[in-house]
Amino acid sequence: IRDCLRGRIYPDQGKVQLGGVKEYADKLRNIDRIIIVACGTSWHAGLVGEYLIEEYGRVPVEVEYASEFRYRNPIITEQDIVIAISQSGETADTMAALEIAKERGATIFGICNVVGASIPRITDAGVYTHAGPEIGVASTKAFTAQVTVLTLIAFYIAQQRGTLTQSKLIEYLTELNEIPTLVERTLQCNDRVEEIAARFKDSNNCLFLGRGSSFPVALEGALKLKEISYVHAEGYPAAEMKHGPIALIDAELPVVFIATKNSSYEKVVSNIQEVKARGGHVIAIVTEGDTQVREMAEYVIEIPQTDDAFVPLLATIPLQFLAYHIAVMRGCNVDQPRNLAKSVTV
Ligand code: F1P
Repeated sequence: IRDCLRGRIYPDQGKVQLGGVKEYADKLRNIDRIIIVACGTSWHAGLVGEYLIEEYGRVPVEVEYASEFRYRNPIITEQDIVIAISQSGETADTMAALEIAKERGATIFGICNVVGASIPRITDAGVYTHAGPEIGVASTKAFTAQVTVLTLIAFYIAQQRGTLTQSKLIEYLTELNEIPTLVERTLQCNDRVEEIAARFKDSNNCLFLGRGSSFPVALEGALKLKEISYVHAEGYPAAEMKHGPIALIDAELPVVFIATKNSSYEKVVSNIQEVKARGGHVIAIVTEGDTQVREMAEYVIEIPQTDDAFVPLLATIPLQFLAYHIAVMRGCNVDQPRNLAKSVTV
């Protein structure tokens, strides 16, 4: 995250500078729609981006699985900006989606990690994530770096369009600048998460629930558990629970909530009560100092207080640890999960 922010934010001036897209500053000022295409973890980062860009830049965003987008007949115009997100920069589905967008005249941006990979070579502009090489197959630090870049893009758009005041930008960027320190503090939850993993390592199902931008975090928590631990896991918006997943809850099921202090906190608290009433085991990611959820949940993991905008950057970390520890305890190879390729090039 530090490498992502370096030379790109000037908190005391309330300024974001993105050299890779600066030629398109005018286009961003007048843009009517952004489409994000990606696969897997990168798609989840895109969903966080949707919340951030719509909230702060006030531009409508659509987030599409590249693997679906490429096989339909999407409506794209020359007015659109299509952003591809890819750790490897080689994912065949994302490349194919970009080819369609390019043929139809859209402007193409890339958010990639690997400099000089195939995707950045066909984009018009872009922002590198600078996350360094992912050692394992499953994306982890790439996700946090992608979300950081999307946060920068959201504030950059807000700056171009004047949708945030200068003083608000100063406030947000000052807080964003502190995130690497807050991440270091969040990493201290490792031992606590390991204990929780030991308790649930034999569960064969797990549900992850969150609201707002914590919904994609729930999806990512579930995906990590599937990818590296081979545990069946589902991520849902917490409010969607009553529309189906509630039927899964029994005395065996661990349910992980992202229950940090924000505008939807009280709603999440009532979702937790619903799970408890049905005998499910509640594991909650909460804001430091929280007492209400602590009294209800079987296990809590604290993360530092931060603005809503930055919660995904912190809340993802305990979920990555959870998948990691469960995988190790189940004897899985966390760096090379079965059947999974580092870059899916076919
Ligand atoms: C997309 C992705 C990863 C996943 C695995 C397979 O890759 O789905 O999210 O962890 O490596 O590929 P990319 O386009 O972000 O490189």
